[in-house]
Amino acid sequence: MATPSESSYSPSNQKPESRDASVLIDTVDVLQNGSGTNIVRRKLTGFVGFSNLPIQWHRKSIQNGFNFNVMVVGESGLGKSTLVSTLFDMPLYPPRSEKRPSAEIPKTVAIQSISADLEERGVKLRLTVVDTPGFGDFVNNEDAWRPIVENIEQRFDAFLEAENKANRANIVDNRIHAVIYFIAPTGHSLKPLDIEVMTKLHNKVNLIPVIAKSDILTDEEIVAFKARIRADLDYHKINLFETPRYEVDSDETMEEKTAIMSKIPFAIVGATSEVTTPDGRVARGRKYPWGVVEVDNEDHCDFLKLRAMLVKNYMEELKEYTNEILYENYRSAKLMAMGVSQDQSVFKEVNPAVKQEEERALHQAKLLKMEAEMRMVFQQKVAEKEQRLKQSEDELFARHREMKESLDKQRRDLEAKKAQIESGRIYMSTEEKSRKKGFSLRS
Ligand SMILES: Nc1nc2c(ncn2[C@@H]2O[C@H](COP(=O)(O)OP(=O)(O)O)[C@@H](O)[C@H]2O)c(=O)[nH]1
Ligand SMILES: [Mg+2]
Repeated sequence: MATPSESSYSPSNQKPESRDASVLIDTVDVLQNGSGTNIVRRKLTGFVGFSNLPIQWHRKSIQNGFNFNVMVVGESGLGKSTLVSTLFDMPLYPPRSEKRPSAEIPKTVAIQSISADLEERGVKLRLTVVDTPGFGDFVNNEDAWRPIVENIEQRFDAFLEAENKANRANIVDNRIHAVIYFIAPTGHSLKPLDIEVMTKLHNKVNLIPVIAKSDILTDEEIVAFKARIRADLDYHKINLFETPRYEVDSDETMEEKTAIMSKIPFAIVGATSEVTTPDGRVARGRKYPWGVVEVDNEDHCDFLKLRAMLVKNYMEELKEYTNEILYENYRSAKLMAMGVSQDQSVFKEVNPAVKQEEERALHQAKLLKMEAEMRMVFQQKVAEKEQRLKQSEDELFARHREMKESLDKQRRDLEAKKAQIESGRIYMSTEEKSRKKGFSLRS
């Protein structure tokens, strides 16, 4: 089989001979990548089998099913529940129960999550919609963003914890993959609350802003409103989710991506019921005395563009961006805060010769250090010995001096005694003489 090694490559002007009948090499290019490694680029005209990879991937994905978690944020009554039901074409929420005027109104933003298992042409999707009822409904909405951000972070934390467990086989991804932010169709500009919340959210989630209930605005109003919203978002440096661009994208795909991005914030209309259009068609939409607004009509609203971004074309990219960028940033910031920092050297590419040289230098340095230490210990010991010798020498001198002094003293004493004795003897002899004289006188 052809392997991308240097020995098996032939220059592109020569037709190489195939060693395997089923593998025909059409063109051969040798590229040099940044690290100096040669990469052989070949197009095979025969069949090896790896072109089946997308099919294998497809089969596996179908087997495992998909999951997608979307959060909707916006004031009550902007059509959040209606839009979710419109997007996934089914009533996700039970009909609203009439509330008695005396019914207690919750005082904070509640977080509600509803999951549904959907199936379309054999593809299974577990959809979870996280709703934020109560958002923006209070006199003081100062901390309205807090429970929302906390919920998003709790989901990241749960994932991080699951990843750190010994058994990571069945991690359920409950992270929020996209937030649809509903902007009230005022026609003016973003409210301070919108800016505050989006600022808190944009680095943690894929943010997709929409103009709610856009059927109440005229086309010109929508164009002007969108321009103002985009300017506000730019000014406050709020990042929105962008459709990624790939080298392999066809011109058509590129155009589609540009078209989707040009419509942000999407002006949307939600409707779950069907109406009859003036030309007799039946379509999902809203009927007014002056006509019909169709949900699935590009001329009436941007619903289809939102669906393309969120569901039809870029759901996987939303999940990928959540995992690889948003979660990764959160995770590393969290671990850094806990004092676990990354040892970058672990990821260095290793050149064996350089590595060997590094190790040799390290060994050499270690030897020198040991030698220096040993010399120091030796010198210390010598100094100690010298000190001890000097001390005993001093002691000997002292003893010698002491002995000499005591001998001198003894000698002096003896001499004194001797002198004394001698003087005593002189005295005695004169006395003896005189005594002898006396006897002679008496006799
Ligand atoms: N005009 C208009 N009304 C809508 C639209 N979407 C929903 N509504 C209506 O707005 C009301 C509140 O909708 P709901 O989905 O419950 O809003 P939520 O509180 O944000 O979940 C309902 O009466 C809907 O029929 C829309 O796009 N245009
Ligand atoms: Mg609702």
